[in-house]
Amino acid sequence: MSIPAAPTRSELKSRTFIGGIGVSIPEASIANDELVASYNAWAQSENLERAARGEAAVRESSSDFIVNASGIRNRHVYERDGILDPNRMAPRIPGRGDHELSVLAEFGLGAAKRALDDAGIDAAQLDLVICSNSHPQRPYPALAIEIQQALGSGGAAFDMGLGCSSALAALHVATNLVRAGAHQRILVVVPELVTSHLDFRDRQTHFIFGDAAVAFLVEGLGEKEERAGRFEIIGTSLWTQFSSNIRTNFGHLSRLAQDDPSVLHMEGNLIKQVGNKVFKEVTVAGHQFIVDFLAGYDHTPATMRRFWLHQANARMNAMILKLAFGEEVGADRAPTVLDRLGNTAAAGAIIALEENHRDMKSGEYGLLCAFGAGYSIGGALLRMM
Ligand code: CO8
Repeated sequence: MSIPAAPTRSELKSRTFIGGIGVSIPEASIANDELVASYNAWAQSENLERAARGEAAVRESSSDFIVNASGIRNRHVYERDGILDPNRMAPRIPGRGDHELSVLAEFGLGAAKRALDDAGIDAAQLDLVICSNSHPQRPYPALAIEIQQALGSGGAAFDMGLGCSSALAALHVATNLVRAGAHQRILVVVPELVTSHLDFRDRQTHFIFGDAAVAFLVEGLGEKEERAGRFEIIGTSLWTQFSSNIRTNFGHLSRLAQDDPSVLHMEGNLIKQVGNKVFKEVTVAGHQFIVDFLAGYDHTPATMRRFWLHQANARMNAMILKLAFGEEVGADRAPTVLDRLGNTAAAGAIIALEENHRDMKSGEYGLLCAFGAGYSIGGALLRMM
């Protein structure tokens, strides 16, 4: 793996900081036992039909497996009843007209407004909105432009995405656009309505995800300026390597790949993964990224007060940090939110950051790091001012 060399302070055109963070978590939630009961009710009726056809039965899911394998106990979801209905097993989200605010724009807007409030900034002071997530609503018009209009902000807006690394990829882009002088104040919005793309009839993945939206502001900072309680962005980096181990094929060509293009079969078009392969590969790539990225700034894992890692799997994060440090890292240093929220895709690491930074002292450093489909890894070294 080769991480691009970190720019030295003198090479940087300007300094940047995170001006505000907003998090929006849906109220409805589903505990493991409820999710498993719905899956097993579906599996039992499915197995009666399979037995009649002479086909192999599907195996039942279990709460004990879910907690032991992933650390997830609960997840918050945009809509609960449709997911738990064994005859449906998908959230009920009615379609909206072209002149109504889109579901994902509305979802992101909640977090965007909180980020602006946190920063004490008016939307009119933004000059770019980036919407970056792993499950976009549509190819165009860009959701970011819809959010820009709903906020009443000026400038421009565009969408981008990099799986679960989408927030870190947007942070990388935004930081460097501000450093280059192209923009002064950028709002990044990350609405992750993952349950809309999840196959709740797939025992391997039905328990993994939850819904959440986050947003944050990237702003320029004067040469000697310090903003107490905010993070200076010391550096950002991305790493990618192609893999189909986490994949969704949904897109315009999905319709044409069916025998009858007027019917869209969802098989193969929802999230699928080879979880145990991903686990092994991210553990190796993730810890190596952390060590190499920090070395580029003359830091080591030991000089980090806190790690806000991608929130996919508690065991996986513990292993990555153990490999990076050579010893176990406790919850205070590497906080977890996935136990109560599930894997909220690109939103997870930002939620961990938002919930776990107010006790940090001026001059302390932390590492924000997300791992995602692609494969992709994004990192940001932050210094509390
Ligand atoms: N209930 C009961 N048993 C189950 C269930 C279930 N729901 N699901 C699987 N099992 C069984 C299997 O059938 C298998 O049994 P058997 O051996 O008899 O066939 C046994 O449990 C073990 O199965 P696995 O090996 O698949 O289970 P794991 O221990 O690997 O756990 C996880 C599965 C939790 C999915 C784990 O593999 C994992 O978390 N992997 C990492 C991938 C991940 O995080 N995915 C989340 C979405 S993608 C993402 O967020 C980014 C990932 C980072 C990629 C970046 C790379 C650089």
